[in-house]
Amino acid sequence: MSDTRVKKAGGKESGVNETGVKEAGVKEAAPQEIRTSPEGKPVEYYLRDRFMPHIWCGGCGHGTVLNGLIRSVDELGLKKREIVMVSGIGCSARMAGYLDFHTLHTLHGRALAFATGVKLSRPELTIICPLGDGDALAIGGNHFIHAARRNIDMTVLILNNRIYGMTGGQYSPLSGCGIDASTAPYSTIEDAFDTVTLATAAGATFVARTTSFHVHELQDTLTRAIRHKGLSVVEVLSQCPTHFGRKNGNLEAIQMLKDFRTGTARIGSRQLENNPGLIPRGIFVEKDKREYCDHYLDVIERARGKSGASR
Ligand SMILES: Cc1ncc(C[n+]2csc(CCOP(=O)(O)OP(=O)(O)O)c2C)c(N)n1
Ligand code: SF4
Repeated sequence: MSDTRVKKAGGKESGVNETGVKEAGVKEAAPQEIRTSPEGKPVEYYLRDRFMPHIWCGGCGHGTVLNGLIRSVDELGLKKREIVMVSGIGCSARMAGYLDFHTLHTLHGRALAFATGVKLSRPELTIICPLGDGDALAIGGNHFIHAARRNIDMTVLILNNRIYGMTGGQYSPLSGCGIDASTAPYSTIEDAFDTVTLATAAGATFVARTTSFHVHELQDTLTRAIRHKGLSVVEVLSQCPTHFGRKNGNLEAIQMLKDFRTGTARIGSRQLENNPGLIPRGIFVEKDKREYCDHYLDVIERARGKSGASR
């Protein structure tokens, strides 16, 4: 999508008209030419000052993910008004309050249903949905698989802290077996979903995993995910020291970050080959497939042709 949001050296933008609608045939510029934030200060520019201070705990990984997302949006040269952020409820979902895009803070587990409605009515807008692991794959699991199956063009960012952070540390479908949680004082006995496998099987056309430790990789992955036309799923392992950490060995944020570094490895790396028990990171799926809104617009055209109705 970045090809239509190019800022030329003279500062005049081409490829996007006044209403933010894409125009065809614009060449992609080098990343340094397309930033929209003044003086290269993307964080301040894209944040809502009036919502500060934020409510996240010290050491929470969600702020790092927010930072990576802002830098990616800036790298793509996206304007605030070209993005709709749709969230459910949870600590992750607070991003929709903090970012100065069009934002919808909806219902727990229902962000993708709202986002689908927005995208169908304004397909030219860029949709980003930050979801917690509970939001995405417990109460929102059904919406998640069907959004993936439809291949509707939006970026689903799953901040996986393996717990319900906002409501006090209940276990989630991504906690895994042997985890202490407020709803599992004698440890969980359920295996976790593998988000990557689930998203791939459901039909997502871009599927990736990274962590809040790997900040450059996080930004690059989000840039590619947002640029991808179709349903993009990016799982980010993000630490919750307050609930997951305290209940599981009294882990502090720094230790949890170290665990992301040592407990994961890039797909295709020798490290992963030699240690198959590590959690793989990288881009697992990136493929072209007809996008849902394109398809749907065709159906509208066909219906209009049949009935003879005018625009
Ligand atoms: C229908 C409904 N059920 C339950 C809740 C309570 N609730 C709010 S956030 C949340 C879970 C948050 O966990 P997660 O989605 O993993 O995000 P995190 O806070 O960890 O970022 C729950 C159960 C709610 N708001 N609405
Ligand atoms: S409860 Fe956990 S997820 Fe929520 S803000 Fe605190 S550290 Fe982050």
